Order: sequence, then C-alpha cells, then structure tokens
Amino acid sequence: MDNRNVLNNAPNDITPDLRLLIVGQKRTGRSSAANTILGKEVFNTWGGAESAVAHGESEGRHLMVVDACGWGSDENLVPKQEKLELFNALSLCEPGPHVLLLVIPLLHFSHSERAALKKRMEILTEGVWRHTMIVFTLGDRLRDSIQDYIQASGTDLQWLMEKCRYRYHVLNNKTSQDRKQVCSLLDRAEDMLMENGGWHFSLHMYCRMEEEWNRREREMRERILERQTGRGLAVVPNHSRQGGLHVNDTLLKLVSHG
Ligand SMILES: Nc1nc2c(ncn2[C@@H]2O[C@H](COP(=O)(O)OP(=O)(O)OP(=O)(O)O)[C@@H](O)[C@H]2O)c(=O)[nH]1
Ligand SMILES: [Mg+2]
Repeated sequence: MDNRNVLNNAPNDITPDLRLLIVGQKRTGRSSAANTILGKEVFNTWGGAESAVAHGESEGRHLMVVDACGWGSDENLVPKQEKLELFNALSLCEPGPHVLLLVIPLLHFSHSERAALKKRMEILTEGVWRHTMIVFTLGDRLRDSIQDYIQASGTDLQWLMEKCRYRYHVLNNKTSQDRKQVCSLLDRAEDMLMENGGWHFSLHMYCRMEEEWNRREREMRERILERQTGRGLAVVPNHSRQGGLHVNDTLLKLVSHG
C-alpha cells in the first residue's frame, strides 16, 4: 500500500459511514478543514501536499476524509497533472465520495476564481453539484453574519451558491476544538446523503448518464426535425446549453418555409 495516500488507517472492522472529499484551490484551508473535521492534526498544512486519505471517528461518525491536491488558477485549461490528481483523489475515495466539500475562503470570490473552479468541476460532470457543499474557511474573519456576507457578495458567489443549492457551512479552523461547528457540518452532510437517496458520487455513473441523456436528446431532436421538415419547418437547436441532463430547455426555433 502506498503510504503517502494512507495516513491513518482505520481498523479492518470499522467501515467508514461517511466518505468526504475535500476539494478547492491551493492554500484555501483544505487540509486545515480536514483536520478540524477529524479533530486531529492528520494532514500537513505546510503546503503543496499530494492527495491523501485519512480515517477517523468524529462526533460519533466513522469518517473517511480525502484531502485532494489543490487546484491551480488557470481559467482556460486544466493542466493534465491536475486532472490526474483529481482522478487520483477520487480513487482514494472508492467507491466514491458521499459528499464533496468545496473549500472557499471567506475573502472576495472573484470572476477568475469562478472560471477556474467551473473548469475543474466540469471534469466531474454536471451531476457532481448534487453532492457538493461549500465550506467557507477563515470563519474567524467573518465580521457580519454569513447571510450578510453572501448577500453583499457579487454575482460570482451567487452563481456558486445556486450551483450548490445554498448548501454551505462556515468553519473556523483556528478554533478546531469547537466541535459544534463540526457536528453541524456532519449533520448537513448526512442530510445531503439522504436527499441523494444514500447515493455516493460516481464519475463513471454520471458520465454514462450524461451520454445517455445526450443520446436521447439527439434522437428527440432528429425525430422533431423529421416531423417538422415533413411540414416545411426547420429546427435550430440551442448549442449554448451546458451539460446534457435537461431536455426541456432545447430552444426550438421554427422557421416556416412558406
Ligand atoms: N485564520 C485562519 N487561517 C486558516 C484557516 N484555515 C486555514 N488557515 C491557514 O491557511 C493556511 C493554509 O491552510 P491549509 O489548510 O494548509 O490550506 P490548503 O488548502 O490545504 O493548502 P495547500 O495544501 O498548500 O494547497 C495555513 O496557514 C492555515 O493555518 C481559518 O479558518 N482561519
Ligand atoms: Mg493542504
């Protein structure tokens, strides 16, 4: 077994109840959040570490926590090494994470951060958002309430909040002994798991679902086209749509040929 990836193995008879995958940009407090959740200093916070996994018991739950290698800030492309690291982190979480904790520091969330994040999340398919909760770190810097912070933030954070269906939690990693913040984070994660019918995130499954929806959508468009062209009408599909999970937003422009 590769030691760099297994920091603290659980005894064989303990099955982890909840698998958490912690993702986010570099130096945002991912490892600190993982340590706060586990209630011990397992992951190093000196920087630049590779993805790693740890098991532990916290607030009455058996946890598997994967601290994924941090993302870069390139908005236009995701370097191959980053993609491989992301897949590696996922594989450490086999058969798949129940919840992804997307770490965002309580600073200004910029347009370029949004673009970089979007590019990385896209690798995991649109379906990943169902399993994603935002964890705001630097909770000690919060001056007003988190609701005020969210309201005062710009459209980029609003976009992210909507993607995550307003599932978020604030962590202050400087007070890791405050177990109430961890308890409510884990409660929220368990609620999400229930909302998802107990299903964990599986890249393989969501890729297949997207392929299937794309195939059905293509077939439906072709059938409509056949029908309309028979009646002298043409169909112009909307190619600007993202993802392939919704068929009802296909923009049909019917152009009469007289
Ligand atoms: N004040 C404050 N500092 C924090 C908090 N969380 C993390 N930090 C600090 O932020 C720095 C980065 O924390 P890490 O947990 O190593 O962040 P990371 O995202 O794992 O960093 P890399 O693995 O290097 O990408 C460290 O100096 C932490 O002490 C927090 O809630 N409050
Ligand atoms: Mg780290």
